[in-house]
Amino acid sequence: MRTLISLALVIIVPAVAGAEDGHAAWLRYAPLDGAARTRAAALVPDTVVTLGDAAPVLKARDELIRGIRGITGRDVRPADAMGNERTIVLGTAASFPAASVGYTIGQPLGRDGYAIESFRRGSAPPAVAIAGERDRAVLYGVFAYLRRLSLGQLTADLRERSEPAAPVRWLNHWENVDGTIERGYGGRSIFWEGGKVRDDLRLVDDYGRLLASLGINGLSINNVNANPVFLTREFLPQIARVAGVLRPWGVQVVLSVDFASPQKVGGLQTYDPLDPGVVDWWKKTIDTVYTSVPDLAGIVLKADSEGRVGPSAYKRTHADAANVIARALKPHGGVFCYRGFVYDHRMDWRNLENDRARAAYDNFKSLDGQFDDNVIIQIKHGPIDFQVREPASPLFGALQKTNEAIELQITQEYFGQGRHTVFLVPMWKETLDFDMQVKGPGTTVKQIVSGRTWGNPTGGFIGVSNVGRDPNWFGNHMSQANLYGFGRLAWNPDLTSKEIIDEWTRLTFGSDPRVVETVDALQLSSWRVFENYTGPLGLQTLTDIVGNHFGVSVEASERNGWGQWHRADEKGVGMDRTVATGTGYIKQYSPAVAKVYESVDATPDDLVLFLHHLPYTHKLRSGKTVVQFIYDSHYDGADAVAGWVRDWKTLEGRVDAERYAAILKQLEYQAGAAVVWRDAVARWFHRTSGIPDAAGRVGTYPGRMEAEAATLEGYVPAQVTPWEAGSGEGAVECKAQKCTATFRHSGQAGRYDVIVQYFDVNTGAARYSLRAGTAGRSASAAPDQSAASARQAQWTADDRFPTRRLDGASSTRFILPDVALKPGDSIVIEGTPDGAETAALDYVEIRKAGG
Ligand code: GCV
Repeated sequence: MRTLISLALVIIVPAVAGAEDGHAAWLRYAPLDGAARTRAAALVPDTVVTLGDAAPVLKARDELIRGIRGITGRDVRPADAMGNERTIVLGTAASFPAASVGYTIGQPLGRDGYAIESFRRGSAPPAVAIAGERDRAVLYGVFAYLRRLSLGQLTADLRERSEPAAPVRWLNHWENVDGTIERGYGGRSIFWEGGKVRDDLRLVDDYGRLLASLGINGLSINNVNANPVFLTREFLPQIARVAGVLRPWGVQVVLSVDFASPQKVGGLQTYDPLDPGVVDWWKKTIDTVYTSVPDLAGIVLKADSEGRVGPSAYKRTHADAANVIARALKPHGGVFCYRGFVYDHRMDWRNLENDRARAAYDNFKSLDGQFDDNVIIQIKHGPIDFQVREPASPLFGALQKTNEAIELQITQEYFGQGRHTVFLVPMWKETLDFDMQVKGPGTTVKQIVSGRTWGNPTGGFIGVSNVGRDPNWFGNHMSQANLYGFGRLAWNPDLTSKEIIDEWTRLTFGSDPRVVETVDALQLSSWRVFENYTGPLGLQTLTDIVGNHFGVSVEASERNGWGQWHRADEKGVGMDRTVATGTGYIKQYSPAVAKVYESVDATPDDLVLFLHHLPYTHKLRSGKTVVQFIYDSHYDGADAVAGWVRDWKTLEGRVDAERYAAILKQLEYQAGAAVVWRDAVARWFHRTSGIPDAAGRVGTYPGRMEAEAATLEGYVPAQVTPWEAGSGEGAVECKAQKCTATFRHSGQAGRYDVIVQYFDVNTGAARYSLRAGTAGRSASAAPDQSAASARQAQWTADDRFPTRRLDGASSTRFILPDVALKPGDSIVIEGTPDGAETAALDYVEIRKAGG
């Protein structure tokens, strides 16, 4: 990870001025270049007139002034009325006629729609109206106007009308009141700390602005694994404070609740949803919440899943549970989201008929028609749990009389947790565009959740965001594209991945064609690349399922009740979900879809092991055998990430220095991690199947010297768990004060990058020093002096990977670049442990410098 990026940075002065920490995300309003700026400046107004004084409209006015100033350098003046200057008029559709400015909306706008339209009053200069169906839609219109301006797409005659695909465009945040975030990778909560709301909510305000720019209109502020304290009277003022900050941005608060709240905080004996006392408690409690937060958008509930209690405790149905809360919300216009993520995590793995993928459908299908009209079933995009590749959840096609929302995970739980770049929009698009064929061909998931297929009006899009206090929100600049993409798709799911990333890249990094081309290509390929090195063919993410969900661990999913099984053994791999011989999951799809999935030959390779158990020697549609595909894809994936590092380096000086360096560091890490994944998965299948890699790569690592075979002073052998995450026979660790491992270069003389693969657990900060080359030759050269003379380096293993063990999550690398080595030269590593962190080493590998 620490590849001495600083070497290059001190030498080359970046051409782009101004450091950037990423906080502004896609709302940087960076100045356009030369001619584009002159063109844009000629089109923007001199004054802005605001109709009414609603907070979102005033925010819209301020944003317009700020954006135009940033992008074009022109100052727009607020004015009370239209005069003899070019003007933009902002207001709700209803406010225009009364203001007599010479513009009316004409055809009414639906939902949160907006119009941006040029008009002229008599001989006055041209004007533009930005009108919204409601206050917050004025903001949406202004952000759309500024997006056009930033992208150089503003024209003199504007005729844009836009309405979102669905009313629910919400985010869920899995935040705890102590400030931690479940599955959050961008730092601690922007809302909570130490059991209460934070004093300083400026980050919430900044976040509200980002969300408004995407048209997001609801936000749950606490974990779905909910703490019942949120429904106590004492806590309400804290929720009201957050709601007060988000309200001007048109973002309404949503609460997650604990289904046992009537008992836990209401003091009742029961939380049985059919008990009159419980019914009354929900009603009174929700009435009270609305006295503090009159525009609460709704409530979300996770019940009967992963240890959360639910209606099953009283043998009641999910509909009973949903309706009792929905009815309490109804008089206030609130919506109730019941999560479809209901499954038994204590399933018997020995029973080949058991299948977690069936759970959502099995739980909800028979209840269709029993949910009130303000209930939404919130369905994860696939039937398992945000794995690297899953088919569309069959539940989308199963409910006709029930509102549905799709749940997409923006936070990268199974996608490298902010340390890997993975643009998720192409994956989401695949689900949204998938034709469930439940009403003949043409019933895509996006149509169903938008309510168009069955005329259910209250559905939509819900993203699990989990941003934190990190300046760039996610801990990875590139991850911002996922929040951006979610918002854009929630507004318009017909946008393509290419359109979305192109907008994002230009808004985030500017329109330098080389930058746009490089970033777009990297992001657009990243899901496939990640899949290639973490779990191709529908195997799901081969990660530590029962632990950190981050490092590689091929068998972690097996022989436990969590049901993410791939059932690999020495003969074959994959879950048989067919109707003929398997779990029958495939029957949950429409006959047309089931027909494709039931046939091994018709099933797309991408999903084949999700749906079928196949011998390793089975020939796929691609013509490769299953096992060779697994080997090849892992090498392709790791090679692709190494290529991204090279590509990114070509942008030096074209991207501001701060983000350039941060992204280079992130990609360098990812390139190393992809090699760990590649070797682990390929070796696991190689050992298990006994089938050699046709290309001869698996098990043969040119230039690699295992630590356990080095000359060791103090270092002792250590086990890596799982075994496949350690190269060779395992690792070495230091249990003394200091230990040394000496490796000898036996290859040709030349210039090499020296890669040290070591383990960085989160219990300490072990130190390492490295000396490479013939003793006596400029041994004192510091690593940051120059690449050519760099032959010695020190580093500290203080990255906070989510593990205490020597495993796939802690395995990482240090690279000392461009070292001159000749046969017999030594590479000496000295490790100094820190408490339980034992300065462990896996191997040293040398590769041609710059390779
Ligand atoms: C909030 C997965 C995650 C859990 C999460 C759960 C859910 O299992 O690992 O952290 O819990 O999904 O969506 O409820």
